[in-house]
Amino acid sequence: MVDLLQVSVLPPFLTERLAQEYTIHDFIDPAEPDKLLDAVGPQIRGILAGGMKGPNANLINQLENLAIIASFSVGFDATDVVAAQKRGVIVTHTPEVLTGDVADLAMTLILMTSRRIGEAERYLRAGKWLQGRMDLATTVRGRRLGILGLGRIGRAVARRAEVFGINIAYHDIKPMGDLPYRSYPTLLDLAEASDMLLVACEGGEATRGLVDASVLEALGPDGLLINTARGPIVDQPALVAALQNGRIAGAGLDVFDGEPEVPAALIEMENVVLTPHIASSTNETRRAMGDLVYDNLRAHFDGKPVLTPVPPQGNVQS
Ligand code: 8YV
Repeated sequence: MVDLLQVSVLPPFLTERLAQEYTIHDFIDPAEPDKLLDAVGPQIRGILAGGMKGPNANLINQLENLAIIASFSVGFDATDVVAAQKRGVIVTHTPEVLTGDVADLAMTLILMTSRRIGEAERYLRAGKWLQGRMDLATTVRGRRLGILGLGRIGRAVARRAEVFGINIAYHDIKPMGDLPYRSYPTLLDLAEASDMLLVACEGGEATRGLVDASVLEALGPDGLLINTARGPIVDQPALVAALQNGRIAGAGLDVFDGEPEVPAALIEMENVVLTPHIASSTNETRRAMGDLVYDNLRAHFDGKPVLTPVPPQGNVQS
């Protein structure tokens, strides 16, 4: 049987299915990593990774027979893809199958923050309705949504938002001439022209801290920030400060820098909606993601092309 190294927690339905055809070595939190690698390293031909935990260059380069890294995620910022591709190691991810659910959650956060749904729920549960009506919220109709990153997920949110009468604009490293939305040349310009800013771009070094204090300032005192992509894309201390000082109105966040730790300051705020990185967490989508991980590995070890490879990153010469 082919040997795989598992570096991230994965759903049991996937590991149980894989265990029928592969020998899986648990490397999630190894007590003695060097000892384990000395024992099984040369046999390892594949790595099982996740969106928040993947192999670094050091691990990739230690495994001389490594041929494939299959990540149970669309985002691949946790894996050193450049190091893998330099060595000719294939990296696969799980695009498309989770787009709908992630876009649904982004839309939910847009609605929840604008209509103050979290606050409304807490208001009712605390018995405050008996003393009077809650303050008014803001309609989403006619509001301007700026999307940072108009990839698969950004586009899917745009389609949903249009149905709600929201006006769409975006900023992306490449303008999408094929779409009817206005493109802004800089993120700052987009933020200035938006009531709500959705972060939907890739994570990783290139986008770290992109949404900084100046972008939040440009979004303005009535603005809302929504993030379903990766926590570190937003300068989190700057976000907390902007919320505390009223420089933006609120935020809907599914991802955090340093998750699962979430700053206490955010937890205490009424005007933020916080979810524990659940955008793709439905039974249906997680199963589809798992099937894609399985199918990519199967294709590779059957000598066929993988289904969903991560495109070449950086200056890869292999
Ligand atoms: C998962 C994700 O929560 O696909 C991604 O990039 O962040 C999420 O779908 C996570 O990757 C599970 O490992």
